[in-house]
Amino acid sequence: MTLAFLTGQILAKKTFLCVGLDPDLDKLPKHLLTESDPVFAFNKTIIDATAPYSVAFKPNLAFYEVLGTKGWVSLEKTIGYLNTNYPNHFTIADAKRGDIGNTSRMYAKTFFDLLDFDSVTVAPYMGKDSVEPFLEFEGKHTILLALTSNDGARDFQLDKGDNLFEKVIETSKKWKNAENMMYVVGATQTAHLKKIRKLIPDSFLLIPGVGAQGGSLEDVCRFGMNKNIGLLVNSSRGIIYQSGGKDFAGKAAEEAQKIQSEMASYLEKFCP
Ligand code: OMP
Repeated sequence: MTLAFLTGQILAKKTFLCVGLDPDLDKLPKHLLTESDPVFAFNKTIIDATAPYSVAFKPNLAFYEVLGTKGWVSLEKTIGYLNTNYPNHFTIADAKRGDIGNTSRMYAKTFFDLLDFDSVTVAPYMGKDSVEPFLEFEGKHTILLALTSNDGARDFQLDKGDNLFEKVIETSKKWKNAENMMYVVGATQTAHLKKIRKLIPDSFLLIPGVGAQGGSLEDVCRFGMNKNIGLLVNSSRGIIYQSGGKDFAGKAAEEAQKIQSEMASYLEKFCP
């Protein structure tokens, strides 16, 4: 999917919500546990319920890999279901990969060719030759971790005076096919968004950390929105676990709709 198409979807649906598909067997509604594939049954219902209010879905690989082969099958079924039934939704494999070049190429082929995701999250720590294999894929997007939402971001990314995240952004802009790059910036890091927008005014940002992690959607929009909107804001637990009962889909839809209507008002208020 092109980012121009994604922007068109955002403007048409007045939402830039990404629903995080992080299914945890301990948190799934009990009545689903008797299904042959509880994870897929849960995802399918959440996808159908929240698709009208969102433009993207982001399965995080950890929640599938922890289940071994069964989890991989649930992931394959989930991306297959999305690509068949919701081809206008942007898909993100949240895998946080990155390795020496020939290994990264295998990761890229897994997520872009085999599973046909639109994008994958990638860690920048190993540098240029670990990221460029992902950037080679036309029409696919590499979402580089820039400034993450967690407390540990202070350990390396936010070192006083010499912020590593700024260096990551500056350097990565020079890599081959950098136009296929997007960046992760946590919603808990809005104090740095202005500076980030100076470095990458036109890039799309994936912003996790609203909902369960407490980031401010309003501040994300105030400091992060650009003329193409340029934002995908993810919430996982805050949407998918609104209820642990039989009404889980309705409750997830209600929450997604609430976020969508806030987003619609921020689009009016902050879109330059
Ligand atoms: P909730 O806190 O439940 O909304 O989930 C956030 C999701 O975004 C999880 O899948 C995280 O792994 C992911 N995430 C972060 O929370 N912080 C980051 O800095 C980066 C990510 C990510 O790359 O998506």
